[in-house]
Amino acid sequence: MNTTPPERVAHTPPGVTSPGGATIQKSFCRVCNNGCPILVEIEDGLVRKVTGDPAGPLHHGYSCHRGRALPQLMYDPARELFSTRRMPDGSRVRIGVDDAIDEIVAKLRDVIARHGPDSVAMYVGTASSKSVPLIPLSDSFLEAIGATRGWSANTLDQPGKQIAHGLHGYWMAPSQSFDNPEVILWIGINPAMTYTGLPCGSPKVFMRDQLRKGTRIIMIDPRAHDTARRCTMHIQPRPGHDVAIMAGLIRIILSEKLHDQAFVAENVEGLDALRAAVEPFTPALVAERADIAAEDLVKVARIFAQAKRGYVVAGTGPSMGTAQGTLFEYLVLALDTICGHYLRAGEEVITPGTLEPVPAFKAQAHGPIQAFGYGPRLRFRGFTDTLGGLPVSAMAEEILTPGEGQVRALFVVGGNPATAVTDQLQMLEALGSLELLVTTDIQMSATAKLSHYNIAPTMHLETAAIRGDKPPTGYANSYAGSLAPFAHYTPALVEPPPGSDVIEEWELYYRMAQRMGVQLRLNPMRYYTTSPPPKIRREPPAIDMTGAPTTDDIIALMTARARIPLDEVKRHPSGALFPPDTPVIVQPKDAGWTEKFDLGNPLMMRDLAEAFETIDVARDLAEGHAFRLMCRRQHQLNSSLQIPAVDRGKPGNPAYMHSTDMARLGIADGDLVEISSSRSAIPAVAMTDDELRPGTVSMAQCFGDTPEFDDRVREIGSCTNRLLWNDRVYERYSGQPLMSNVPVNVKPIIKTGPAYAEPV
Ligand SMILES: Nc1nc2c(c(=O)[nH]1)N[C@H]1C(S)=C(S)[C@@H](COP(=O)(O)OP(=O)(O)OC[C@H]3O[C@@H](n4cnc5c(=O)[nH]c(N)nc54)[C@H](O)[C@@H]3O)O[C@H]1N2
Ligand SMILES: Nc1nc2c(c(=O)[nH]1)N[C@H]1C(S)=C(S)[C@@H](COP(=O)(O)OP(=O)(O)OC[C@H]3O[C@@H](n4cnc5c(=O)[nH]c(N)nc54)[C@H](O)[C@@H]3O)O[C@H]1N2
Ligand code: SF4
Ligand SMILES: [Mo]
Repeated sequence: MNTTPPERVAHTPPGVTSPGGATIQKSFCRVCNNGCPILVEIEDGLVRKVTGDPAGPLHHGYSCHRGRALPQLMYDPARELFSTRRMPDGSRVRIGVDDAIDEIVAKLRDVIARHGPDSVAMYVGTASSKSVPLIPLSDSFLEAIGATRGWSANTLDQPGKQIAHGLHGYWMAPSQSFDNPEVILWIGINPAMTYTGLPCGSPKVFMRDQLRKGTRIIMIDPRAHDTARRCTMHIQPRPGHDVAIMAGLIRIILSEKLHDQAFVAENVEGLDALRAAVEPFTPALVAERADIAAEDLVKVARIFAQAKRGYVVAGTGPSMGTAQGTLFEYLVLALDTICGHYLRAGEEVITPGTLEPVPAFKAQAHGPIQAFGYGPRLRFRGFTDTLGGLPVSAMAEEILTPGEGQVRALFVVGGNPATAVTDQLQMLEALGSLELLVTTDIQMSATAKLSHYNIAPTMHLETAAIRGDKPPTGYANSYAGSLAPFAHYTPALVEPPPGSDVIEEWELYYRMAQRMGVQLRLNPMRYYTTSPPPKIRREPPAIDMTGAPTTDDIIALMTARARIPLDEVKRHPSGALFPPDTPVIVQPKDAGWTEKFDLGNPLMMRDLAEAFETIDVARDLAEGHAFRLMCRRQHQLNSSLQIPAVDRGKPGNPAYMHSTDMARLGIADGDLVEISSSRSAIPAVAMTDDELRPGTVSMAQCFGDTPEFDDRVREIGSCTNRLLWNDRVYERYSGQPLMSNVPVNVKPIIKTGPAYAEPV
């Protein structure tokens, strides 16, 4: 085995004057989905400084401190610059990337020979979005070798959005969404922190402009966070009662006949069933359960339904806090639908898409499609594939449980299941038991440390990328998008650090496929279904397996049918708007078209009746637990960006609590506490947050590491997934476990040891 990495030939990328003189080049930030255009100062082939690009057509120079921390992120001392292999004693040695791939392929062949191709599986996480060709090619690799289980983090996020959309049906033109709303209803979401629920650009500017023109912005969130405080109205319910809140809003609107009756009559089926199912959710009942004022609920319903245009969108809070994400999101869609929040015939589509051909937008409903119950059948809890993906909460059991279907080899694509997936202890046992675990991580994450091979990848400005607007018809009505048709391409601006041995992540799958003699194609993104799916699925284009395609070659293939040709996009280094020559107008309904939205899906009506009976979804885990642990997000992005330039002197994920609870427990800011659930316990650093309701603890996810690092809690935080069960309270379609609103106890801990010693 040759463990010496091959030498890299350094060359100066085009346009960079080197050495000595710094140049400024343009790109866009890929840290989060906001995609801010940036100016990148490059000196000696290294990124020195990043700032917002004032010429960015939608962001107008906006950037956040995370994007501006790209130099620190790319050249972090902890960045992996070489692939490594785990030795039997747990230590790691460097290995040249080609040798690593040879060894991985040999082991993969052996696993397949002994256990069949379906003993190989994949897990895709959030960092997969940093490389444009990655998901299409890794997914194609999995399919090409005959494996069926491609998991992603999506079933721990808001999988109910896609599943509910399938049950509800799709408008064949965009929803009104961000195009001139008069009302916005946000539920369990923090747009100014997470850049979701509003169009890309500056969240503050969007909110300011909306408020100036009179848009009512309503927030329903148990926490009075920054975004909530800037809204026209904020309702602060107990966590976990979002199904009742949505049902209550729909009931008020229907009973007061505030809905768009003409639209509903023409496009909706099942309204009577829905009306009957929401009937028990009176304002008084909802108010009591969610601990809000009944008048406020009525007020929200009236404001929402009386506006002519608008949107409702939820974040992760309700899906995680109810473990009824599909039902909840079905009611979210129903609310938009009864209010007729869709573009009609004759209206202009302001974002018809730039990187795909423009579909024929029609003012008609595409009826429901199969939303689950197909594809591979998991061995646990009756799970199948769904429009939101394969339930990842059963991944550990599929690895651990012997018998046909046992997973023996796992590829992790831009994710960190060891801290991100629910029930950490079970996941650690599973990952540790694999015959082959391959990661491609920029750092030794909790998962990468367990891997047999970690392939060091290129990062951010070292790779070419493209982004553009899509018509808002997919995932949810109004989760992400833009206010104008834009596209932005960036070449790779710098080479990886001198002396490093890294590859683009997709190359791992390409090179494995070459060695195994299988053909790759540009698979569509099955994890993030946009819909309705085309009636005829075109065979995805084949990748040239003989040469060595570049990222640019694959981007060219991916954009071959784009409305705006790639060469044209490339001519605008700050990105640009590409309005169509003639406005794209929604066409009238096809003659004889009979499909309708379904608001009375029998399973959803049954689930709603169950939700009425249940009262508190977390009750089975609640006995003896006085608090509810809620999800929240910080500036770090899940387990990424946990670096000083981003945390600015406040590392980790404090356990935020209301001051009355802190006082009652005799805890001060910076004290160590133990958070315990019926599953397990973690240490945490307590911090006051009077934005919260008393009785709740609010903590961010994907911090910390495996239990043996708990004494470093002040530096690295702790992993809330250790407190969660996979198989106690969970969503029946996606398997999403209860991840917020989780019953826990809090008690002060007095421990010795260096990291436990002093408050921060
Ligand atoms: N308890 C609890 N659990 C949760 C959540 C919660 O709120 N509460 N949230 C859920 C949600 S919404 C999600 S999306 C998932 C996230 O689940 P994952 O996607 O599995 O977790 P991340 O922490 O985002 O993992 C990203 C990994 O990619 C690495 N990385 C960062 N940048 C790059 C890069 O440029 N290239 C490569 N190759 N790797 C990179 C990081 O080091 C990290 O190890 O977690 C879910 N889990
Ligand atoms: N800065 C930053 N941005 C990110 C990320 C990040 O880690 N950091 N992660 C990215 C990812 S992967 C995702 S999925 C998105 C998520 O984006 P968001 O969904 O906006 O994420 P959060 O900020 O956690 O917001 C969830 C909100 O739900 C509330 N909540 C908790 N439980 C309940 C409940 O039971 N009911 C209701 N109604 N509300 C509840 C919480 O108080 C919180 O304000 O953000 C993305 N953007
Ligand atoms: S908001 Fe911040 S992290 Fe997200 S793309 Fe813009 S600069 Fe990057
Ligand atoms: Mo997410």
